[in-house]
Amino acid sequence: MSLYQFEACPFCVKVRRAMKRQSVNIELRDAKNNQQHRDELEAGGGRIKVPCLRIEKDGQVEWMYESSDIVTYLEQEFA
Ligand SMILES: N[C@@H](CCC(=O)N[C@@H](CS)C(=O)NCC(=O)O)C(=O)O
Repeated sequence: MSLYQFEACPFCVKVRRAMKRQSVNIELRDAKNNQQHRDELEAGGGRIKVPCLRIEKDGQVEWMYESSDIVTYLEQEFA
């Protein structure tokens, strides 16, 4: 899993706090300053909007937008 995010985005802060609460270590990818990560997000997820969680499971890739959906997902997966 990896989280495409901006450092100063409040919705990203919310997700990073949830990760900390759940003690989940997810690679953070800066989609503001890193052009490669920006391109990956746009190509894979469909738009530059953060936070976006890239989930790879059984060879399938899912791009999850919306901070509340991501927090709920993390709570379900790592409760
Ligand atoms: N409802 C979204 C809001 C996310 C959002 O507005 N993120 C801003 C950065 S703080 C963004 O990516 N804006 C670009 C856009 O919406 O196209 C969430 O909770 O994740």
